[in-house]
Amino acid sequence: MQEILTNLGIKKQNSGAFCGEWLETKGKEIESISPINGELLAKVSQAEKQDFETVITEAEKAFKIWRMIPAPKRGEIVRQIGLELRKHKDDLGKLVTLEMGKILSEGLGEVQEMIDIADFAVGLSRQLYGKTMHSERPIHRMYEQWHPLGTIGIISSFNFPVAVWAWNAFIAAVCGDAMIWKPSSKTPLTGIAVTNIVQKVMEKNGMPKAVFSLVIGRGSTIGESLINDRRVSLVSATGSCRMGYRIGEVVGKRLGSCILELGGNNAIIAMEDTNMELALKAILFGAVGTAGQRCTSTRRVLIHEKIYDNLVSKLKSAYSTINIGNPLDSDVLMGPLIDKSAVALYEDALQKIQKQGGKIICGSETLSGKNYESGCYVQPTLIEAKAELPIIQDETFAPILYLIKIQNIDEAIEIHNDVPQGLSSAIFTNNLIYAEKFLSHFGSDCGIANVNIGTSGAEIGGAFGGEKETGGGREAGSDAWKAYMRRQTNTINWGKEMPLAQGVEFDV
Ligand code: UN1
Repeated sequence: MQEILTNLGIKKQNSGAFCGEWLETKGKEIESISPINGELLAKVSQAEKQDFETVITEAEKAFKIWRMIPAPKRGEIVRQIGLELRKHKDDLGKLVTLEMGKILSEGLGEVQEMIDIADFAVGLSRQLYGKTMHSERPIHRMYEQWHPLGTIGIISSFNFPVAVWAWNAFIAAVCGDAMIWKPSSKTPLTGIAVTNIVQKVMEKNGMPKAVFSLVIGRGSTIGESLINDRRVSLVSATGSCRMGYRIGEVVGKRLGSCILELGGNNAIIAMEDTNMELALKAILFGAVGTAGQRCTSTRRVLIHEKIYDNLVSKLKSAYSTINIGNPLDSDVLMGPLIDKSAVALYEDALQKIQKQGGKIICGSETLSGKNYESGCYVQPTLIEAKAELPIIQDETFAPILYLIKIQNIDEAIEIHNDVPQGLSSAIFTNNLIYAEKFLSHFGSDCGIANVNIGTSGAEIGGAFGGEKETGGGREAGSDAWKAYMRRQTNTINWGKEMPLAQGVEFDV
């Protein structure tokens, strides 16, 4: 463990703010404790309000330089960052696992997601296209161009401590923005490690290092400073709906922009012709992967009555074989939850479920004893549920899966959409009509809708995000970059007359 920390530049005691150099932060210390075994990884002194002021001032200065570097040159820097990430993939993936508790294959996958978005951003740096239009006025030209936006804030969550930052950061970087990253206080060390990797590249290239700034601190001080500050043009935040409502209100009030990627309540519809083998794999990865702590985790399976008993019994036997334990062991499929408060939420949800009439099919225990001393390990749980149970409306960030019987596609779609969130969704069927219906405007109301693959594990190439209480933001691929730039429409008169649009006459 110590070797990994040393390789990534993590000390016993770390600063909680970077803006070209590490500041001497003096805020209350936080301890990064591994949920695997309760071991202290390292400490961080949190940033305070005055540190935030220093960071934003430096980020603003960096932006003024960075925006003048041609976009393909900015892409070249991101290319080098991608190469560094490849070199550090093993250590960083392990640190993600140590600090967050996801299994190593997923920890490494998260770093791969960073590398993928770096590659995407490099190409994008030569493709920040605007349109040209034909002017209605003679001898005039019209076009639009995209300019860097400014300094942006990135608030990330513990469950994807590095990948989601990269989706935002690498796109924002080629777009010419400077950024201030506020990682979750539950996973500060991965933030520090990534900042160390990126800074080396910036320094080697003589680039302003505060382009990639970092603040680690409390939501009530640093988070509030970040969202309230008019110098922060865009706040891109991943986290709970509660947090999103606060950010939306504050940033909206000052007419800033937001990209919100909040809760999900993702469902898989399994129709009567479901390929059981595929569905089983997708449901297991979606519901048990990352211990149910992805915003894309599968929370509900809506199963056609004709295959209900068969699929439930297959799921039950698959659940009984899941190896829960140290996520660094290659035969383990499910590690711990992030901390004991997450376990308390899991336990609380299970109590509510039973009170409301849901039936536990398997799981539901918090594990204790040898190998589970940290108190963060729980069993993945299957619940037989009716669509009406109030708890089904909530996202419980834990491996609890509701199984609901449906009779036909229309009923399935209705139940599917009858939740406040709208992130990811999937249908299993080989029936063209079912699939098309699900993907149509009659169908899934989510930002992501899949056929014969699960709800989680999206690739970076598409725009990622969702509707309704999920917040409406889009990050990563496709044209999500546009949110990180400002659009300017330009009209140029290259003639000797001054005609007005819409045929208006205004001659003196
Ligand atoms: C998240 O949980 O916030 O689609 C992001 C997925 C991952 C990203 C999840 N690529 O599951």
